[in-house]
Amino acid sequence: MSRSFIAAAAQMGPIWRDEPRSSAVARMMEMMREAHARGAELVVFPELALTTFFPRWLLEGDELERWFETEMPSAETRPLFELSAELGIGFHLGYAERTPEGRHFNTAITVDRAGTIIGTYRKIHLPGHREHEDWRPFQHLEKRYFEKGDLGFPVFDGFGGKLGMCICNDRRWPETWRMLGLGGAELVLLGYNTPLQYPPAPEHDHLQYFHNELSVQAGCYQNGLWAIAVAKAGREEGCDLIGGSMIVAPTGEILARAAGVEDEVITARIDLERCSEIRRNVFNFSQHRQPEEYGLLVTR
Ligand code: ING
Repeated sequence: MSRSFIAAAAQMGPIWRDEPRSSAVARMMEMMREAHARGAELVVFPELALTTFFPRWLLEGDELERWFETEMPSAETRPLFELSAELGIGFHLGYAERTPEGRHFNTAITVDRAGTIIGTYRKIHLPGHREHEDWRPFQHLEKRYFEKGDLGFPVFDGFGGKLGMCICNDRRWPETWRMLGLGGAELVLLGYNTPLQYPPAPEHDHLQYFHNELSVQAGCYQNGLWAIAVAKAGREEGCDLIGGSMIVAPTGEILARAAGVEDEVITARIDLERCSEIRRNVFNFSQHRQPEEYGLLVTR
């Protein structure tokens, strides 16, 4: 039996510092319509998709709080939820969350084809630094602005299978993918904002696209699952962000890849049954995995 459907990645170009959320939402709605026109039942948007990547600046007070959503859906995002239900296409959205208790997370949700939130994830691997560092051409203050996610790596039902999520830097850590694989995920949805320049190691700048693909392809193959990885791309407020959005099969094959660094929809047919080609064989966890040998993996 095939559990197959068409899925889309909706890569976004830059979002300007003074670009209202309604503008980003309008761009996402246009891409949601395009994805639907191509037969997609799910469309994935990037990390922090409603605003510019504000952790590149040292901000305080209202200048910082203005970037966070205090409700979801909010007035600005409700049109996206309504279009989702109208067209019968689910979506994944990354945004900055401020909880009623005043806690701050880098968050992502998955919404089903009826426009209902079926999964929430809060970013666990927060890259960058806490204090302003003068030597950097731009800051990366996620450790200052966000708490570590407190929801673990949830796996939830959706689109005929088991879904999981991660966010940006999470994709570089094999533990992320193994936790989702052990949780039974068959499809992982993720967004990213990845600068072309990595100031601590400029000699790696030319490898950013390679490391993006390496991380996601390895995660898929080594856990026998699909992934849809979606960039916020282009020169955003003077900072070059990579594109390279892609849809990757459990074999590690890239079935679709974005070509540019602007708003761009790519699609591929996802067959969740194909996970078993890997999960029943080379990465059959119950037959081959040796957890009693891996104690170091969960120590400091
Ligand atoms: N961005 C980057 C990412 O992990 C980074 C930060 C870039 C870390 C390059 C290491 C190397 O893709 C976010 N938002 O995590």
